[in-house]
Amino acid sequence: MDGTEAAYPQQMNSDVMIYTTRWCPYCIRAKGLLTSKGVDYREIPVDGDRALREEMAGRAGKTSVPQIWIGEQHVGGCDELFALERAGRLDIMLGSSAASA
Ligand SMILES: N[C@@H](CCC(=O)N[C@@H](CS)C(=O)NCC(=O)O)C(=O)O
Repeated sequence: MDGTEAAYPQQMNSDVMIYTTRWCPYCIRAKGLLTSKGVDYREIPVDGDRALREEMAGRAGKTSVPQIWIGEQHVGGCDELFALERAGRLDIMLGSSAASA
């Protein structure tokens, strides 16, 4: 290692999108899990933006943040993301999203 390598051995270019607010602990945890896996994600901050929050709620059917999508698949929030991880299904979803991205 000469210090120029990425922090993660492989940056996974999955099609992950996450609506967040800045101070939400669930958002921070969810992003931390994705980052720990080297997953690139597109973050949409909805702080103070009623239109974006309504867009999120309309798509997700939920008003809480975070709301996460992997490809076309709506995962839900932080709890659902960690549940997928515990079930061993998250990497599979991320992998198939990467394959089609
Ligand atoms: N079980 C949810 C909890 C998320 C949650 O409570 N988020 C708070 C912000 S930290 C929120 O959006 N509250 C407003 C609401 O529920 O509409 C998850 O795991 O994502």
